[in-house]
Amino acid sequence: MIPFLSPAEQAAVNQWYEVAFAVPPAALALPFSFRYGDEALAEAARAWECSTEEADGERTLTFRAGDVPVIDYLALKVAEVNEYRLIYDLDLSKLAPNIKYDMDNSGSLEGPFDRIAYFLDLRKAGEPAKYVYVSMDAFTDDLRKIGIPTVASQARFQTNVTHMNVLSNVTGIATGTDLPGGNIEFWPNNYGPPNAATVPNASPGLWDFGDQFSDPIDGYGSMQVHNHDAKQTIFAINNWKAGASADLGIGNSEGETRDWTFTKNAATYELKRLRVLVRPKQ
Ligand SMILES: [Ca+2]
Ligand SMILES: [Ca+2]
Repeated sequence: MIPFLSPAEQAAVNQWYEVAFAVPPAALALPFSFRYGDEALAEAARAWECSTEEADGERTLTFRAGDVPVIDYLALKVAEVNEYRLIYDLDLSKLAPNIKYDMDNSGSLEGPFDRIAYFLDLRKAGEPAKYVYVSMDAFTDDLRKIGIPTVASQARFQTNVTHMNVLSNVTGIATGTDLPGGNIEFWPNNYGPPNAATVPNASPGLWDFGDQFSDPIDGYGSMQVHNHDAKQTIFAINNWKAGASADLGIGNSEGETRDWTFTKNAATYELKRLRVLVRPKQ
């Protein structure tokens, strides 16, 4: 048995706990197992990984265990976020007919607000994060209607939005400040491809940034922000009622639709998180 290093020699690396020890090559010819135990980390399924490195005829085994470090790109990349207040925070693996936010400050903000912002963070296992931030002039003064537009929220918006600021690391997304061409499709209804609101550049035959909602109200559901000047969906969260089979996307989707409708891809993201913010009026 090869003993671990003492706790004093362990190093916390971000949220990882790392131990390393050198072993003679002969030891690696033997079967070995790795068992990880830590009082503080005993709960939940913790990630762990093992790497080996050879140098000077000796091999070093490094074990890392703990929570996978999570970088917050909203705080890291979006300078204007300091002017905004977080209203909703939602782990999108919890999508359901009735949304229970991980954080809901809709009842605690006092005073009016003049901007609304969305930050969507989507990560597949082993791939870099994809994120998008979009802020816009407020399209409502009701905080209960800026989150997922469920039946209970009574939110339904098919409208242009002005002065968009868009930041993303996804190829093809039109980024910049004070962008024209914004529009949103927020509703719990079913919807079809006809361009009912005559959104510029939208297709009457494709699900995209210009569609038509219809009955039933308790239908498929669309939470989409678009840039019709750039002919693109900025982000889409559709069919949240389906949970792991909901549609999630940044940018245009390929295939049958452009706004991620029917992609049923939520489960392909290991980490998926939506934050909704507002800027208190000065
Ligand atoms: Ca359409
Ligand atoms: Ca659409």
